[in-house]
Amino acid sequence: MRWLDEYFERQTRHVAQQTSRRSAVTRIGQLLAGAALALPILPFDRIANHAHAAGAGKQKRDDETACDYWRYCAIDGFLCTCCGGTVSSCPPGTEASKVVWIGTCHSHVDGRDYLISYADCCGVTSCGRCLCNANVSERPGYRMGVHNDINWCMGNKSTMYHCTVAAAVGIAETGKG
Ligand code: ABN
Repeated sequence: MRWLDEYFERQTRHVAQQTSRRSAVTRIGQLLAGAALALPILPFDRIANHAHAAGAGKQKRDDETACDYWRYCAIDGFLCTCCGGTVSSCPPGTEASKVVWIGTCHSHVDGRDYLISYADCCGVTSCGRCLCNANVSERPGYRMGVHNDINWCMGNKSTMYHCTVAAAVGIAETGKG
């Protein structure tokens, strides 16, 4: 009967090995190792997305019909570039407001700060396209020269507001030299 004892002992040990804590830990380890092989894809994807987003951001800063275009840092209104005009000239049939407001925008192209003159284009009903509102260095109405949230066509013959242009009129002083 000794052979039978040995047989059952072997079988019992085998089952015990298969179900022991150590083998459970081994199995979990194997699962984690397997998952680790599959999951590293995620961080790479995120990095790729960041790079893509940064690229998209840069493209927008160069796109004169996008609110992120660098000269629009203190604009409030419809972009004339979406309304038949250019970044600095009013669409045909409209005229620039007699009064303008100014902003200081940083150019990512040459790294300098530019004085931007914003003017509303007047005489035709609101364009309604590409509404943007950016307020870098913008100030409330008691600082009228740097206030954008007002219809600047009010000084024109026709006070109808159509869209807004942004002309770079100078380089901001650095205060050095
Ligand atoms: N300066 C743009 C604008 C026009 C009308 C109303 C609000 C803002």
